[in-house]
Amino acid sequence: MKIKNLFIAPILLLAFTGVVACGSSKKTDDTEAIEKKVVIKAPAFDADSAYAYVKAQTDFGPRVPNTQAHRDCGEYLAKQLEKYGAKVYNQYADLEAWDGTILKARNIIGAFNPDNKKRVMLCAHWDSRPYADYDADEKNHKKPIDGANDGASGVGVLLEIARQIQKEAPTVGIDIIFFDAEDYGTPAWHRGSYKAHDWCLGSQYWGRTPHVQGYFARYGILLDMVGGKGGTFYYEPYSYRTARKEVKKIWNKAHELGYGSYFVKQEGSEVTDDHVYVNQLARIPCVDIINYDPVYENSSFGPTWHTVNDNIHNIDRNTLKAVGQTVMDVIYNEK
Ligand code: AHN
Ligand code: ZN
Repeated sequence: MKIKNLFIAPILLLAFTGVVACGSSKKTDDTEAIEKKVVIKAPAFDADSAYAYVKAQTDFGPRVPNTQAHRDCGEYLAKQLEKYGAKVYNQYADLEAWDGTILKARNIIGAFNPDNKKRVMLCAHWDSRPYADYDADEKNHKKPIDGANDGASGVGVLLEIARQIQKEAPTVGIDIIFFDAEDYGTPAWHRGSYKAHDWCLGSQYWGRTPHVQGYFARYGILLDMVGGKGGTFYYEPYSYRTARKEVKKIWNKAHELGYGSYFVKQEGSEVTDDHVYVNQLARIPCVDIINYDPVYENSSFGPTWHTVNDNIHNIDRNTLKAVGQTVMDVIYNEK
């Protein structure tokens, strides 16, 4: 640059900035203000419908991998996603459990508007635990659980969201992922050596081998135990560290909608759940909306967790509604 231009350049720059600021600032500011203020109201999440989806799953019996109930429920879930217009991917994999058992696992993915580059993923695990190892009665410790809350509730909410998406699609593409083999972790009664990463086998598989090569979403939301009576959802610390913006967005939305008593703006306890593997392996920030019980002494997940009482009778439509509506309002506001 010539020397005289050195003096002109800043003046031009100032003038140019000025022009931009004066000429179009009003319009830009107004548009921005409007864009910021416009809050889209999502369609109404039907809690009765979500409840029926939870019950349909528990009616199969415990969905423990390698059982007929598990296979039948897997078929049912894939069919539902197809019925609501999703492109369905099935990932079948042999996954090794803590005790060496080979689990015939199936991750089920429903992609809505698959060509859209802007995507959000919603996930839950669909298998149920083979052991009620936290049951008050020791005789139940090796019995499988219905997993109405632990598993079926998150899936039930997502099936209802799938039904709503078919009626009226949000702007972004949505992937609903049902992870398998989440809940086959080492039982509390086991004495002896432990294998690391023994939970969340399905999401670990998916994280290493996504259903679409190079799969990416802006963020994910994991639903785990979202239907219990008196359920409450605190900031899960891993999510709060790795997806803080999204955690705040979700909890603020819940408060805006009047679900502040369910979504408590305080930290609960950290959980190794599917969201950890989604974040670590697929590099997608993921928020775990998971029941946190601040008072129950045996587990922070509440009194029915990994007990035979985790059945349909302890599911509350109001909890399903609080979570389902909040998630809907979040995704329908994504541009
Ligand atoms: C652990 O207990 C290590 N993780 C809890 C994840 C879980 C189990 N979610 C439902 N069941
Ligand atoms: Zn569990």
